[in-house]
Amino acid sequence: MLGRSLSTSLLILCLPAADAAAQDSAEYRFEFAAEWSVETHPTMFPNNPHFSRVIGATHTDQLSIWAPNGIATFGIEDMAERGAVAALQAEVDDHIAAGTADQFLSLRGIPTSPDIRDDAFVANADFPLLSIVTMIAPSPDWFVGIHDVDLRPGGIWARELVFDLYPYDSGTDAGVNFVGPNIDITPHIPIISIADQFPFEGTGRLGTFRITLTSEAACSLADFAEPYETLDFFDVSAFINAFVAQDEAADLNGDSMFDFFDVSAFLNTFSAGCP
Ligand SMILES: [Ca+2]
Ligand SMILES: [Ca+2]
Ligand SMILES: [Ca+2]
Repeated sequence: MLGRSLSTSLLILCLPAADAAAQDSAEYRFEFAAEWSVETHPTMFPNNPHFSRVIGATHTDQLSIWAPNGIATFGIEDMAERGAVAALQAEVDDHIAAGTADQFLSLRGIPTSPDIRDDAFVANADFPLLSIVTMIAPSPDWFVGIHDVDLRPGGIWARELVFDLYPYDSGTDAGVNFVGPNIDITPHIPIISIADQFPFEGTGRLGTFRITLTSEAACSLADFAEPYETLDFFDVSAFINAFVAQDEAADLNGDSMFDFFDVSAFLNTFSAGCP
């Protein structure tokens, strides 16, 4: 008995705690590759083709920034019609105050399409969903974007995500050509995909978003400790420490109890190795 408690104490003293802090946030590279050109989209192709700043938020599942069939907020309208940033930023600031968003993101757009731009952002585990948009410019109210992308599926930071970008109409302007006068729609009608509508019918994607993990992060729920992406003695020790301390991280089956089932889940996940 003395030996067991002594060895447990030694483990706690000698080993770093399960490095939860390193898992609470993750750094991502954001690559926007715009392919939209007169070659890919010849119909009525405009002068000065570009994409506005890529704006949005990391947030919880209690918040929707935008979604197909949803109604555009004023911030989405102002982004889609003018490439404006401030209105959506103000909305996200309200969501931050309400606890449903973590940060407003403003990433590099494309001054002249086609082109590629790199940027970066940090995501936090409590706000794992990503929604970002950018105006197809010039256009009446058209944009590309992604919504509610889970950067941390199953509690593990995603390594790389790639999205093909197709056009959406924000339902806030009735124009059907890239250039022309404003034809406001109030109240807004639902956001729809216009990938198969004039002037996009028969064409492919306008580009891609590529989101790549650049910080060290666990490869699986058994990868408790550095070195990450390696499963070894340090992970076993860190799991034991977390289990003894009844740290939430050791509740691998998520039932708020610390028992054989968590140990079994750890051993199974550990045995499976890094994917
Ligand atoms: Ca429209
Ligand atoms: Ca490890
Ligand atoms: Ca449990």
